[in-house]
Amino acid sequence: PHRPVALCIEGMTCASCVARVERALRQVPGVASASVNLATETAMVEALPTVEPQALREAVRRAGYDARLPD
Ligand code: 9UX
Repeated sequence: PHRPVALCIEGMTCASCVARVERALRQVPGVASASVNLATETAMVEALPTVEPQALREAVRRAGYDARLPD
């Protein structure tokens, strides 16, 4: 089953940023869904256990933003 992965996203300032980050996350193989909240600068991803959080971070970075695992 998919399991939730939370990420902190840095560098977003508008709704188009949100759409870019969501698209980047959804294109990672094994990701079922991704929802980004601009106000809280967080992403909630549902992904197969084979998806490494690092792969999600790198997808966000390629899209032009920074992502970290929550503290
Ligand atoms: Mo909005 Mo985000 O005009 O990089 S797309 S600021």
